[in-house]
Amino acid sequence: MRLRRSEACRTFRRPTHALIGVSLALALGLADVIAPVRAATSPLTFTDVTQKAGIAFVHENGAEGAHWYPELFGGGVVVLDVDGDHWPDLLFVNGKPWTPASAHAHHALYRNNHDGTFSDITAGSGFDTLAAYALGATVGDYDNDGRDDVFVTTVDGGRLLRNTGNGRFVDVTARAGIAPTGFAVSAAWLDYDRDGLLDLFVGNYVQWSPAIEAQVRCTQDGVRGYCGPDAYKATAPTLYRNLGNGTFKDVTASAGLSGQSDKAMGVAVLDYNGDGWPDLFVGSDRVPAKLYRNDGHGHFVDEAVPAGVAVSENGASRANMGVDAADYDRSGRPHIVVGNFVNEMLGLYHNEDGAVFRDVAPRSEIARASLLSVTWATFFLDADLDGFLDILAVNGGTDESQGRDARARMSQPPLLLRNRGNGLFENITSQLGLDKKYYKTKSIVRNKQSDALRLWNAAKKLRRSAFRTSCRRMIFFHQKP
Ligand SMILES: [Ca+2]
Ligand SMILES: [Ca+2]
Ligand SMILES: [Ca+2]
Ligand SMILES: [Ca+2]
Repeated sequence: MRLRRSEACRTFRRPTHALIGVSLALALGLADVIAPVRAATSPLTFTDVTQKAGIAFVHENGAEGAHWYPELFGGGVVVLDVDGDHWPDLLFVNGKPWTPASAHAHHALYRNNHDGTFSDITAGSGFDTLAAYALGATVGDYDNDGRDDVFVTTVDGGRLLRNTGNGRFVDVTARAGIAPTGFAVSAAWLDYDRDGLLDLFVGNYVQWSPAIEAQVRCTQDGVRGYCGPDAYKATAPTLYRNLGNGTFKDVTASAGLSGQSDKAMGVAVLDYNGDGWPDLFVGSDRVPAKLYRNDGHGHFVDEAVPAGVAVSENGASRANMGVDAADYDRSGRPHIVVGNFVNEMLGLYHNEDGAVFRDVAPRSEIARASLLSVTWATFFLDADLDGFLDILAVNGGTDESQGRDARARMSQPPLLLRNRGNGLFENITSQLGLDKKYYKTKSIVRNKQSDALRLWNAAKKLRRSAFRTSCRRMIFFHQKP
């Protein structure tokens, strides 16, 4: 029996809310855009401010005992500016009961009150009537009207919601020509053809449907459980070109992507070869990862094998569950961090020369720190504001990880790895001061536990802050100034 969860779908637009107050920026993890104000050696402490902030989101996975695979994949959270006031707001997307098909999904949209608290503005926003079983979301202003729009990944492909102002969103999926049908976990907006219009890449996960689910059955010691990725077939991503008139064209085939075989858990946009054309790294679950080089002529070519990012240094296809890309060493080149399964370690692919990467994790503190971790989300952030990007990895075990290694734990703390500025990282997790009670899950029933652990992964976009759930309660950590 194998329990799996996914990193929540991510937003790839970097925060640009320049007018945000410093205290709130700290709370919402927008440290990337703020000048260093803290000595590198200052201790870091996070405090649970969930209730104080007014966040009461509860995730539902719809589990009814049949062990449908998507039940193991969490909802996502994205930061967006709903109302154009330059203060970051929050959108949580949710699962829902499988039956009836029309069952309501309790997504949640929170408006920033400018005082450290949020108000639930879901009612009437358009997300209150979005019935889709969602897994994540990505934010982009696809129509260049200055308002953040949202693509939500769902078990049946996804939905495009256009921001019409005043906190309202309209489902324009069909009208826009978006017709995805796959089990989508991660997606990204990027302007791959550099025409000034955001295009949409949907990294589909596996071939899944209720009918397919009925054909697989996974057990361990005779006990029915969830299947893992190996039980389902890989699939190709979908690329939509923005035509500029509110509609999109499916260009997957012409871009050379239709024949690809991915199990996309995470997607990162980066220009790894510095030619000005945005490329894509797609973390795939137990199939080789892909590095899609944008040739500047509308095609993507997988360079993952020659670039050294397809598999681990010993040739294994790792879990690749969470991915991010950033220039952590000020070399001018983006590097890639990848979250993996127990005994697989984090991958930190250092971009050597714009063509070849070298995984520098195995011979570093990163390897020792992450060896027993099952990492669902990982990303770069400057936690200590010293100007060098650090790494946060969000972890949680599974039945399989416990079975693989007796030292592994079901409940795992996150890892915070501080960039020492010389290319090396140190594990400073113990300095976080996070209450250990959040890692105890013995009293949580299995399905609920799955929910709780995966929601922790949803913290991806809230740089420098973190979420975790306990019995499905969302916990919002705020770093003490
Ligand atoms: Ca817009
Ligand atoms: Ca474009
Ligand atoms: Ca490029
Ligand atoms: Ca730092």
